Amino acid sequence: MKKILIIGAAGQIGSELTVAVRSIYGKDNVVTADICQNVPEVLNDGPYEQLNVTDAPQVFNVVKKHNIDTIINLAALLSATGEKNPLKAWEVNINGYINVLEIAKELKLEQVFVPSSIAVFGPETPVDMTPQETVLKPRTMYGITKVTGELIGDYYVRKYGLDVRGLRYPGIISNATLPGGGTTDYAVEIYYEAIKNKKYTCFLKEDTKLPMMYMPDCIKATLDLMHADFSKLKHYSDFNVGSMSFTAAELAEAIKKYIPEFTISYNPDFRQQIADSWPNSVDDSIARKEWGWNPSYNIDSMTKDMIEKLTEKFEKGLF
Ligand code: AKB
Repeated sequence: MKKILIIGAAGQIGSELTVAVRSIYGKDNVVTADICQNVPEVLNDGPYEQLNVTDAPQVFNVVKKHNIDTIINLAALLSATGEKNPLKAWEVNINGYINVLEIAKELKLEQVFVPSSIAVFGPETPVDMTPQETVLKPRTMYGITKVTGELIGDYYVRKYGLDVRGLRYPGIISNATLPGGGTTDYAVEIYYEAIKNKKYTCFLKEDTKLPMMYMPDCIKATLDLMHADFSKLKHYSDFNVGSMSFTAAELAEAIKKYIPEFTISYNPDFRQQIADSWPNSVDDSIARKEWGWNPSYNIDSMTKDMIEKLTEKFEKGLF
């Protein structure tokens, strides 16, 4: 039986991935960890450790204490927060990740999963259907850490035979835990504001198009890659995974089908420059070929589900 440690479990993806992983492997076999003291309620049904990924002895002790054989490392500063504190982004995203890799190597763990991001791309990268293999010259510190992370992950595979996997998440849209510090966060905030106030001021321009994904597809992509036969993979840490792409104006139109009185205005800030350096869409044919990636949601089915789930939450007074 697997013993999995999810670091950064209290965040947007971690809190939902934990539920999915616990439903497969059992609550007690999935240890969650995060730097924060107050964890989302959803993590309370299994073991939790307060943990700073940059503290190698602490990570080592948790891995030993729980006999961990697999680490999912989601601890990271995202693009917008990373620009405010670039050295901290490096410290958490790279030094923290190296701690995980070194411990996995030393204790001969079975698998490490760490996500990358569309932030690995930059203005010199082709913007439409961005290929798997292409120019990686990001302009954000977050992007720089993600390119480095992909290279380091592959290095540990080839040099030490460690099983390290990861994929390039696009913007992730969800309704359980809010994202924090990303450039794509507008695509989550917009739903909360549409339901609560019927209006939203977007921090990106109306025609900014970005690759996005609904959380159920994000969980599926993560688990499908983790479960794939390692010997069949030709790539390890850097899979493009596409699902849908839209502009802020297109998302507002999709929401208006359910909330006709919804209005949107635009007041771009420093995140516009980050978004402008990222692709419109990605070519994920390699992920489809190597491990059968196939997303389920599009902008309309996602919007229907988001509005149903968030309306229920709003009516219960949960936001
Ligand atoms: C961000 O906006 O920084 C993240 C990402 C695309 O990795 N959501």
